[in-house]
Amino acid sequence: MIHLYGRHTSYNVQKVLWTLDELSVEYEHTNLGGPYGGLDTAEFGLMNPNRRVPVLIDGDLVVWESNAIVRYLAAVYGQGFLWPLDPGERSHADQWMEWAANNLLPAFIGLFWGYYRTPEKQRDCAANAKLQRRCEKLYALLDDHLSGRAFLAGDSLTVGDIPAGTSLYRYFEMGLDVNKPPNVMAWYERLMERTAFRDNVAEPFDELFGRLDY
Ligand SMILES: N[C@@H](CCC(=O)N[C@@H](CS)C(=O)NCC(=O)O)C(=O)O
Repeated sequence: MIHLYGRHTSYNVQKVLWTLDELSVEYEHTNLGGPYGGLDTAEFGLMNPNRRVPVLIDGDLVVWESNAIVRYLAAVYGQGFLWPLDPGERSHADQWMEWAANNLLPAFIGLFWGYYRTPEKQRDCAANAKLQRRCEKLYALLDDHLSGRAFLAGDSLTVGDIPAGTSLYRYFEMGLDVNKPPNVMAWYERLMERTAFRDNVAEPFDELFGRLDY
């Protein structure tokens, strides 16, 4: 039995929950981290010396780093679906995972923490405005790429959609007046049609408002 550790409110855990449900894999889930605690135990340190979630156990295998977990699950349980069989097609899915990790995420997470998770009086408005401009440029790049495409790596959902797709709900719902590029919004609507996305990603997150501790 697969076991996932990590609080459901974590962006990185949500990527894995979404992936598991897309793949209809059976799993057990334990909320850890944030108000649930449990990351400072000796037992957890043996699973992940970084003391961060998510962590996935599949039999004897222990994996941490959310994108590594998403790739593992797709490779084992999603061949020809989330994990394209053709290496060239797969490289495009992979490319968007890397792009999200290295470009979109630093800007999006920076803005989410700088605006949404920081109490109003402590916010650095200039820094947040800069991060918002950076996000808008990156979502505009996604918008160009999505012209004539249903998903980031082609006509169907792949691992390439998971990291960037997981940002959409919080980005558009955190209360900022951000640009809404049409192709990105159409992609977001397509993701919203998926039960696995709605159940795990499109989840109210107001408990995180103005809360700087995990
Ligand atoms: N690069 C790591 C980041 C892991 C990470 O920073 N996780 C955060 C939650 S998003 C965490 O464990 N924070 C401590 C906590 O929630 O208590 C990944 O993608 O898995």
